[in-house]
Amino acid sequence: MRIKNFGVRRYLLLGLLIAVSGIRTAAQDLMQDTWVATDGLGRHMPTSKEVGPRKTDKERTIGIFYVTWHTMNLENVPVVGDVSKVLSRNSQARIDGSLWPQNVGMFHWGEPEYGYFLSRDPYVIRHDISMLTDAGVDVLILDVTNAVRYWDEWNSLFDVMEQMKAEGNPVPKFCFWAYNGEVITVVQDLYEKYYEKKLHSSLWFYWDGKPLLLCNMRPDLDANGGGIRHHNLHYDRDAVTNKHNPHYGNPRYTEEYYSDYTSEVKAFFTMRNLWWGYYRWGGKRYVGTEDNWSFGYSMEDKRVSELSPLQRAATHKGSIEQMAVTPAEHPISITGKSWRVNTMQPPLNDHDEPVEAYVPWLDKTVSNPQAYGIYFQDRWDEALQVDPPFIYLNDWNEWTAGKYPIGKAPGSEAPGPTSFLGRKENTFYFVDQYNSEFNRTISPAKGEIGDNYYMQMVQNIRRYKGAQPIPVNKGYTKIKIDADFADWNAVDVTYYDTRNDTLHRDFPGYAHLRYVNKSGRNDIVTSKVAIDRQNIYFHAQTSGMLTPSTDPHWMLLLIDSDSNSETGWYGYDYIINYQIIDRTTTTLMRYTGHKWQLVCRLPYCYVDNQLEIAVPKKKLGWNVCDTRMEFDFKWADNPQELRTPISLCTHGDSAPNRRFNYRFLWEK
Ligand SMILES: [Ca+2]
Ligand SMILES: [Ca+2]
Ligand SMILES: [Ca+2]
Ligand SMILES: [Ca+2]
Repeated sequence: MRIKNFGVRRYLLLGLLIAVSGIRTAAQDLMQDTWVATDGLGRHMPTSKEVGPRKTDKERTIGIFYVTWHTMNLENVPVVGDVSKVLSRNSQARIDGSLWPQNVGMFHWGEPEYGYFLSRDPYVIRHDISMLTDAGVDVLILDVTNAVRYWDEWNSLFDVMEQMKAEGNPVPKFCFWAYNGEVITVVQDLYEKYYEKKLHSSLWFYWDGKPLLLCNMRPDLDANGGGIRHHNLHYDRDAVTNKHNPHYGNPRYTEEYYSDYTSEVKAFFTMRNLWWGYYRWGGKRYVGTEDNWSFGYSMEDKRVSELSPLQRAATHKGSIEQMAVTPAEHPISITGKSWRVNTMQPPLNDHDEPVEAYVPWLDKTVSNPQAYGIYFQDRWDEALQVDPPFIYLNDWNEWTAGKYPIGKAPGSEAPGPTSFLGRKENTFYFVDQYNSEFNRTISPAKGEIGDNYYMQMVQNIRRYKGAQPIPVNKGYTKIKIDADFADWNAVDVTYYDTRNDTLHRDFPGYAHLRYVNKSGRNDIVTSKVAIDRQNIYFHAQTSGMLTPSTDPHWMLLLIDSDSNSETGWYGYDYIINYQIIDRTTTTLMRYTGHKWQLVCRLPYCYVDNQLEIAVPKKKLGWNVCDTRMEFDFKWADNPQELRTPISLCTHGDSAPNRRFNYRFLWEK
């Protein structure tokens, strides 16, 4: 209890200092582009060695479509409609809509790693922001494409981003994307509610010198056919006729509808049109044209796929400006995650998943291609070849889509699609997403897809942006395991982790679910490693007082001693603190192929928020006369189980985050 209070007080003090001085803690560069990892498919995260240093010769920006439509009212839907689960129960459900749960509204294509979360869940927001900044994402593109304003969800998002920023964590920026419906009204509303009031201005994303607004530059036309009237937010009928009305005769109040974006909006924003990359749209050539950004490409249309990647890139003043990268297209166009230009969509099994498909970089055919990111990598390769200043990713977290009766347009009685996935007998169809083959989600999922798309995204962002070199430690340092941590000041290289990523979760989900996770305990913020002739020393620092080492799974230190993910437990050959003897003695254990086995006892010491441990070099396979060393390591506090590397990131804190490891490099 005392320990907890101490942590809280420290936090309050930090908050007070910020409030009093008005000074924000500068964001710490966590140097995430130096972290190494191997993903669930065995793909290695490229480092500076492979991709070169951080590229600074021109602008390179990553934007990602971030959805906030998992609103609080969805807590009250009767059940979660999860397409993957519906199809796994009865394969006939892929044709017969009457076998589906009713009154659900939107259906999830699968289950998110977070569970069926709602957008205002601060735990979800924090982890999203953390994952996206670790990846190198610069800007969240917030969805207003259907004219729905998610004020509560956006405010929750911005509040958490502001908090994280104040704590010294790096965060991305945001911009909005409005398109269908009363887009002029929507844009005016966004302008007046946020931008005119300078709200969250430090989070605004600037492009070409002004805040970026993605919108519909032909507001007379939209995906629903257009012809929409854009209500003036300030219309006052009285101001038209009443000479005593203070706004009498002022068109800002007397015009019932907007005819164009207001002059203030036009002056304030850098505006770009953003829509699906059709060959033609609204009677004009679209993909790859001036100021027309795409959120994905109609690759199933030969006129689009036969353009060179460069010809698909949007231009501004004639120069290449933007490209889109998506994991798939739409089920309605039968263009899923395993679709390729030459081989098209692979045949589907009775769960509407591909029977098999060829994975080009493995040069082999696999039976679960939807887990591999085949379409995704093709689009990444094209974007990296063109190297535009802006790459737009669609999407992070859309997760849900509507199910519509066959023959009718979505949500109307107008004629609509008459077949689904090539089947005339289907009683329903999905437009945007459907199951694990037909969706564009990048954020981690439960099941075999896991975080494959996230890791693939990070790998490709590294290729796009380059990476800082991994820092090299030099020479011997004298460290004593003595509860005095001043000796660590002599070590220059620090490894960083996100602050405050131990925040507990207690929030509703879809369909009366409640998600509780109170496993966050010790918040690891920095670590160091030192070398002398005999030993390797490890140091860790947490944001609050360390809890007692008698706690379960306390400050585990995992070591991949050969930097080889194919040896050890998911690469980790050794673990420290898995068995702790007492207040000053812990253990080193080695993975023997099926379990952890004791190697030796180790001295360790912890006081307040710091910890130091010594390991004899020889016990980790190094010699006293070695002049170079390299290994990977990771701290993990309070995982509930050591089942997979994902167990390390769904509970407690790991440093670095998720599957990543720090790489220790040393020269004598
Ligand atoms: Ca010491
Ligand atoms: Ca942390
Ligand atoms: Ca290993
Ligand atoms: Ca962490």
